[in-house]
Amino acid sequence: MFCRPPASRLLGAFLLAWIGWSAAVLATPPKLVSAVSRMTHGAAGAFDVQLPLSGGSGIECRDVARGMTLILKFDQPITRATPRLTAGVAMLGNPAIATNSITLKLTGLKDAQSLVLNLSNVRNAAGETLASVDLPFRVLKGDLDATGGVNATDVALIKAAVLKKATVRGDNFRGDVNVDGRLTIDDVTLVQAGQAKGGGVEGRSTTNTSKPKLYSLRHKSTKDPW
Ligand SMILES: [Ca+2]
Ligand SMILES: [Ca+2]
Repeated sequence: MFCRPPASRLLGAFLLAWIGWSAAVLATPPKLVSAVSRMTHGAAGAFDVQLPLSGGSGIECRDVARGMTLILKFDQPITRATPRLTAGVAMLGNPAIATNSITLKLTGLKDAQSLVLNLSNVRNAAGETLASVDLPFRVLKGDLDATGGVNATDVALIKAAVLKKATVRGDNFRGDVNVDGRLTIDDVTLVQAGQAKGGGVEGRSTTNTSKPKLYSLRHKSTKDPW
């Protein structure tokens, strides 16, 4: 004859299963899920350049003379991590950890270079550790369309935005190269300087670095005011 188990036994079995499931979840080492370079554009606010984790490295095209701030997000809260540069020239500040993210300030960056930030010993509260992960990225002042070079296309993009008296927004902030919260002739001058310098940074182009839409070139004036 079938006997139904008492409710207390069912509850106990459920709790054991839940504890086992929770332990399995907590036992998963942290995983890096996203990275950005964040700058504050004066009164226009803060805007992020996405730094893809694979498929080509992102390009920070704004002026890094005052440094840059990386924000790396993980899939769960972390308690510690050890950052270091394995390629490129910059000085790293101390990592600031807040729940799922690490904020890291870089200073002393030279323009037009490829860098690799390595994070090791990334731990969660349970002591599970991500041994190592690399974040490759590049800096190239004036490379608005993230091609790895500064050329006439970048100049045309910022000129078009300035002619339209555009305000700094999510789809054009890369043009605010001097990060003052405005799109002006000063930004045009910086992009033109990059074009004159030539060269670029090697690396595969990426399709998911916040490419600027700025304004379509068909809006570009036929009269060049510069
Ligand atoms: Ca470009
Ligand atoms: Ca500007």
